[in-house]
Amino acid sequence: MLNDWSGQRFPHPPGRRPFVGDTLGTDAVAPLQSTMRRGAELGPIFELKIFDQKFVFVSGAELAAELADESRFEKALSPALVALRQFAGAGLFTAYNDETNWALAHDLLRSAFTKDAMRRYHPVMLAAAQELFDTWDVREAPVDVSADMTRLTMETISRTAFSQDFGSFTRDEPHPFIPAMIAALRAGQRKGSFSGMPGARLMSRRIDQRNAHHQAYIDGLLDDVIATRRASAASDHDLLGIMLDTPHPETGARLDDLNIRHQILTFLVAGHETTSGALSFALYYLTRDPALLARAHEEVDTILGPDREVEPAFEQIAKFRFLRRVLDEGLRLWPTAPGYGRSPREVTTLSTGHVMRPQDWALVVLPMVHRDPDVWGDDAGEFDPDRFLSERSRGRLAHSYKPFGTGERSCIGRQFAVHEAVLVLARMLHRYELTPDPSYELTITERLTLMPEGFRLALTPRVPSGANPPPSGAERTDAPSQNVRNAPLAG
Ligand code: MNH
Repeated sequence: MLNDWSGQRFPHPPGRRPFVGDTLGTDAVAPLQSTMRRGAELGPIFELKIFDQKFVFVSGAELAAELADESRFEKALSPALVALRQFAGAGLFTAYNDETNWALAHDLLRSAFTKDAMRRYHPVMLAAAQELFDTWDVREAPVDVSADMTRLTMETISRTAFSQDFGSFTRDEPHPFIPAMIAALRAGQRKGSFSGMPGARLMSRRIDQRNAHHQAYIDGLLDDVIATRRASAASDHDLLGIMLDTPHPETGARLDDLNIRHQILTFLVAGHETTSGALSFALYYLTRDPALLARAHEEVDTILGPDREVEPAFEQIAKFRFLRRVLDEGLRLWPTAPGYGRSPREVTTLSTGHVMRPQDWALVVLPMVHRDPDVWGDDAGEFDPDRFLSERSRGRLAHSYKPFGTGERSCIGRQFAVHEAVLVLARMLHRYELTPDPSYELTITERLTLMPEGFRLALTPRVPSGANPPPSGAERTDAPSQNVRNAPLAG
């Protein structure tokens, strides 16, 4: 993992010290945001030395596009992903390129992300969203957007991929799996950030000891899920069913139980926080700008009509062009998986003149690439969904927008995430007036992913345009009992 680049030097922020290197200026709680600040003036490639560990960052769009050339470069596992392997093993996200489990799982699981598969997930996604709305409709206080979007995306991925219901909307406390998972992830992340420090091994062992009971709980629960499914006659056509029942069409190879457990963890982790962050950023930018919000309302009312209870059909999701641009633009400014590693397949010389060997890696810093003024203009920091209109995208440097990663190892769940996010945005905007606290200023927490922190919205029932104003509850006689959903919201 030590990344010495044959001793070549790169620009680095001022104030480097012997031994600790650039560690002191790095915000341990928000390392990405501090890297963005410190790298702002350093050009398209720069470095930070954290104790012994050299990190080389790519922030220029042109250079990021060069690294996207799959004939010269491939995915590299950053120290954070190496640490995550402790938890997610050779799951798709954390497998090395040449690990046989990667190709096998990739080939098998592709069939879980086809258009036909999305059609099967669509009603499950709608039902999970409706359950969240049911909790909102009987609630008075504003909702914490990131927290509720996370409950929703977690429930959606676990139901679609493994037919497991975590009961996220009916419990007061989250299912114990969720805090255990967060604790295990945090343990891995802390180990990753210590990796270059003196005493790292000792600290790692302490962290492992403290985390052992979380890990044991998670392993036991998932092994139960696998065993239960094996024992049942059901052949559910979800990810778990595919992994258990399907041999590779050409080689006949199957995933072993340990790898299946690692894939479940991978999908639970990769399949929810990123989407929930993307939804939360989209909602943040939409609700702070009345003109954008009006355009979103017009779109949902045109497509869904006057009845706020109506659910979009599968084919309608692709019609929400404006909402899609809002989502894309949110992921431009705040790509919720904010970077990825690249290494060359063979020794190569970059356009900057640096020589890069297969054991060297660079991290592409997506929020910086996505704001490179050479590609995105001097207003690159502004939220403008119309950047993604086709007439304005035409001619833009290829590979300058990569929120879902690049090449063979890019996101397998991209269509899933986009479908889910557009569906949820459409229903929320159609169904509720969303009112932010005008004094809120965007603060971003960093775990593995980025997420707005402390962002709340007050929700009141919305009357879509063209609808008759709702009769007051007392006068309704047509469908009183089933409609808990129509209970008026206070506040
Ligand atoms: Mn997803 C890989 C971003 C939603 C499952 N994902 C990646 C990568 C990025 C990424 C970036 C590449 C990382 C790397 O090169 O090291 N993913 C996202 C974003 C969203 C997202 C921004 C939502 C928005 N991802 C999802 C969803 C799922 C998922 C939803 C599952 C249903 N992602 C994966 C898996 C991989 C991945 C699995 C690893 C693919 C591989 O290496 O073969």
